Amino acid sequence: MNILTLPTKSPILSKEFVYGVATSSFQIEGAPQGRLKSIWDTFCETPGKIADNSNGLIACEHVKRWRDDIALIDSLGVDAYRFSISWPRVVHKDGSLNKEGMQFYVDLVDELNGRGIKPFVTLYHWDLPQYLEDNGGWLNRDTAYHFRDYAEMVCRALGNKVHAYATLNEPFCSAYLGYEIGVHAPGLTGQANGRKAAHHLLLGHGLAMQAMRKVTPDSLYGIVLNFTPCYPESDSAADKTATRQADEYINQWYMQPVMEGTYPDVIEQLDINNRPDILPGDMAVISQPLDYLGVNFYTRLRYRADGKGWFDEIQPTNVATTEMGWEIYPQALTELLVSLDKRYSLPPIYITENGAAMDDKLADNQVNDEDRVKYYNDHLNALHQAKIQGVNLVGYFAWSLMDNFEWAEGYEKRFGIVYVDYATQKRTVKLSGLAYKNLITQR
Ligand code: IFM
Repeated sequence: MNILTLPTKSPILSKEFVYGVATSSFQIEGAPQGRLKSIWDTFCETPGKIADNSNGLIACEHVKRWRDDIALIDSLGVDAYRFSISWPRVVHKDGSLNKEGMQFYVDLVDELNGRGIKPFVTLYHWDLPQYLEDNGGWLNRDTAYHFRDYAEMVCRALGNKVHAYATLNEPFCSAYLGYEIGVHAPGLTGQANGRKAAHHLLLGHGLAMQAMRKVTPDSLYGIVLNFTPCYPESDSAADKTATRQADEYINQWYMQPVMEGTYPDVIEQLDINNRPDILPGDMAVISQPLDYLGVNFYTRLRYRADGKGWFDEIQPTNVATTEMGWEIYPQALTELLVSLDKRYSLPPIYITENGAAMDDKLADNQVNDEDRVKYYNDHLNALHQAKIQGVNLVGYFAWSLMDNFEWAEGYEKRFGIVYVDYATQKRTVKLSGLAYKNLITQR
């Protein structure tokens, strides 16, 4: 498949629908000498944590090549660029502003606006300054307040030149992968740690929302949550209950507090010592009104009852998967959005990430990633379905602009619509990038 096709007159082909590409700081920037150490630098130094033993020291050399990268983004014809600020690049250890580090983002935002590309800025895409982790990181309630101060400082520097700010990217990953099962930085384990980190992240979100809105009321403010819709293995009551528990534990744990100011019922099933300390007023802070919700979607998961009152995740077998081993199941995207829309009173929705790691081959200066084109095609059509069923979808971002550091997978998994040759740093627009450009520019 080499083109993206949607029904003619699809509402997601309107000029108002925002199309963009997304990246994050640690995954592309490199240039660690200009910033403090982050928890991901430390994690990469820990033997056995990253599949190819790599790190973010060079990555895509974006700090050096950013002007060319923005020209590349512009050449794709997109309306918006979603990127994140590296917290350790813009602060000193005492929490004060690192002016030089901040200037990098001021210039970036100016360049984007100069080209008519809307900047979507994420404040936290996982690269916590290591000095804060040394004080307990997200297990320490104070980190939520440090996050608020940092977010406010960024707002003062970038102001309303930013179209939309997001506080956190995927707090599930920071809390669960980083503090509960230890496959991401900082590599801690234990349910009590995971739940505590999640609560402090959400608190930080709410505090930052309040502070930022005061500084620059004209930008849009939201949060980016990842959703992995949960499906039961069978129609048995036990599997359905287990699936609901899983959904509450991995998805609604973040959505429900933000939207409704409560944790899902599954919290009652946790050992009392594993529940977070919720202080009076926390839930009201967490449930600040949102201007938009960012939804990241890649796959679904299936569950069964484990026979001990909890859920068991089923590894996908005999189904189409991406190189990450994630099942390709686009209809879950429609079903997710429609079910969220039924359940919550939603603000406008941006799909802030969607994409696939595929086995790309560069030959004759081309990457014919037809499998990725099909992935995008099927997911955009799934979005079309959600939109015509009434979901207030307003935009879509491809993950990712270019191949980059895929966390614990290192550089072995490629998500870009632009290929990066890490030896030369040459960028080559893949077939999927050309198809995406074609779809966007023909509107
Ligand atoms: O690369 C990540 C990104 O940083 C967060 N969302 C999922 C992507 C693919 O794993």
